[in-house]
Amino acid sequence: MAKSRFEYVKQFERENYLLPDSWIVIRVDGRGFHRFSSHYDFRKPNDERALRVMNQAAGAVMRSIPDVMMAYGDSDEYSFVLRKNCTLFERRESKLVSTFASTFTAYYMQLWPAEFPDQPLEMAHLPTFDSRAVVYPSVRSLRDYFSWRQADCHINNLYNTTFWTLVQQGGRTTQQAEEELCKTVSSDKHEILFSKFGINYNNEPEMYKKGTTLVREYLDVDPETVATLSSRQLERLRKKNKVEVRELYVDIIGDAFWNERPWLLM
Ligand code: DGT
Ligand code: MG
Ligand code: MG
Repeated sequence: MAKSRFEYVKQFERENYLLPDSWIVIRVDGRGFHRFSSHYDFRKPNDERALRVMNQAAGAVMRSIPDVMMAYGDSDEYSFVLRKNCTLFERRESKLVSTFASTFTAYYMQLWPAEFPDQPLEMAHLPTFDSRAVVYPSVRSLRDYFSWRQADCHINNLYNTTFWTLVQQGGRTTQQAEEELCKTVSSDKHEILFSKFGINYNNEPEMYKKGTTLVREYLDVDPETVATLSSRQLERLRKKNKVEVRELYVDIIGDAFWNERPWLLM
């Protein structure tokens, strides 16, 4: 086909091909969810309906992109890890991050009404998500990434649980609660919850304390061979119902989770 004289503008395009042979982690995060959550009256500190929309949207993303081996999320964020030898979009960063952000957003909007039947999304307050990609070249750094996110979830949830208990059950203003908590460490917060409100933090729902982990589990397939399959072969397994996305609320900082699922790190 003949080229137009305008064709040269293509040369201005730049592409970042993410490092090969390493894990790509893509994290999507809700834009301005502080406002979004208060506009739709999310329950504090955790809104189970909102978390379910997040978890279901992430599950749908995983089912539509077979290279995603695992995802972890809490609050308004989700991290997806692509298998090490993934060649999706030739590992082009802009394609990857834009696809994840838009796919996640589309599913989030589609899944919203089932959890919030009385609060239709309004044009002026639509959910949108940004997304970034980070490449981790070693098992250690990849695992530390997920430990970092889960530790963050734990710290925030303990703080938010104590904060909102002081406000909702203890009659404090938000400013008083903030002052009361500013010099406390983790054990102090457990103690405040237990001695003043009879709440044992350890009995709080696992999904709130640990966040949600989605894993692709292969049925009747040797874990060793999973890592060697092409995207097309993975897709074929999916069509034969040999793959299942499971939702877990478990510790992913320790070794047990990873030892039980060697294919995640291959
Ligand atoms: P960003 O990400 O820079 O655009 O700004 P935000 O406002 O999204 O901030 P971020 O992502 O650091 O924090 C998430 C916000 O979402 C935070 O203000 C709390 C809110 N949020 C997330 N999940 C829940 C929930 O289950 N209940 C309530 N009440 N708020 C939630
Ligand atoms: Mg956000
Ligand atoms: Mg966030």
